[in-house]
Amino acid sequence: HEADAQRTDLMTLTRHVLNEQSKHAEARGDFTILLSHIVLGCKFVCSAVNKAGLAKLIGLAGETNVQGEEQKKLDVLSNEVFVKALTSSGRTCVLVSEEDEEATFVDPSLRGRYCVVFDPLDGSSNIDCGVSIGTIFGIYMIKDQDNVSIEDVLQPGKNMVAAGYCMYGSSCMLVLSTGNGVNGFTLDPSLGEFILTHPDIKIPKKGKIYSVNEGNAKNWDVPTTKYVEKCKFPQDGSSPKSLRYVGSMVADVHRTLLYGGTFLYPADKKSPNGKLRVLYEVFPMSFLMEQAGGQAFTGKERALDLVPTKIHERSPIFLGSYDDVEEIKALYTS
Ligand code: P6P
Repeated sequence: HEADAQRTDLMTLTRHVLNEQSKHAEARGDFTILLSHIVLGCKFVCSAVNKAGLAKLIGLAGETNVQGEEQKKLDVLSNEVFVKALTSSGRTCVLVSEEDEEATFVDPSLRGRYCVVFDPLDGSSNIDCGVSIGTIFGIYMIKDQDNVSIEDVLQPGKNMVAAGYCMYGSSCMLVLSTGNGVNGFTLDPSLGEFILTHPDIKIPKKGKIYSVNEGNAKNWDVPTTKYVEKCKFPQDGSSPKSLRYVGSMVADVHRTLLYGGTFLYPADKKSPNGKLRVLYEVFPMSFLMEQAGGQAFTGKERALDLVPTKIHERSPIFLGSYDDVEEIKALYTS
């Protein structure tokens, strides 16, 4: 009957977070409410992304719809949904979105204790070819409720209380950590609920895959060049690694988390700070990697130790299996 018990004992994301909350006597349920609003945003985006192709087919995307309104681009629409959901939750104070040049300071009448940094639809340039894309988010507590400032979202990644991503692919999967490990939830569209399908995800200590845009090889620095060379022509008699690169961070990081290996977006001559954004790409993915037993390195330091000075700052990133990232660190620090 074990199998039956499992089928009927549905561990939903909400129930899982309530269990987590019950471990903190002081918790007032604010985090649970905040998360339920993030989940609402993810469900909306999942539905919109799945229809995007169809919308294009029936001529909605990019043209005027039946009300004669200009159909919004999906990333703009997703951003509006997340900003409205987070603001109306009454649990947020400062929001940073990849889509908005400036941070959003929530109206004082609706303010809560959390700051959320997010990319509402990362990799959205891949929508038209059906490649998986995703929402990435990180959550901080504000430093001083009576003195809210931009400093509240310029904290190092190690101060995050939670981070996660939602991947819109063959299925809709939300991967989350609240500081006690990493759990994966799959959306059951018939229930409209995220069900725990990947409890306590741990990344393999070593992997056989490396993930980088080899098209930038001409501009790489020596340590990155040496690491990639080692993956392709190992000197220790081991077999070469496989290259897997989707070009959508959520897809590449999700594969790395489950299968092991490394994901790199190095600095190069053209982009000395790499391409990926610290607050809502590097920090959340680094937080998840550490929680899953892996690690994340910027080429200079532990990624989560970095203290950002601007909300859209970039950083190089090397993340994945613990032992594999150790090799990269040795090349950068030798
Ligand atoms: P490149 C997508 O545009 C993105 O921001 C990430 O999702 C992805 O990892 C990266 O850029 C891909 O960049 O330069 O390899 O195309």
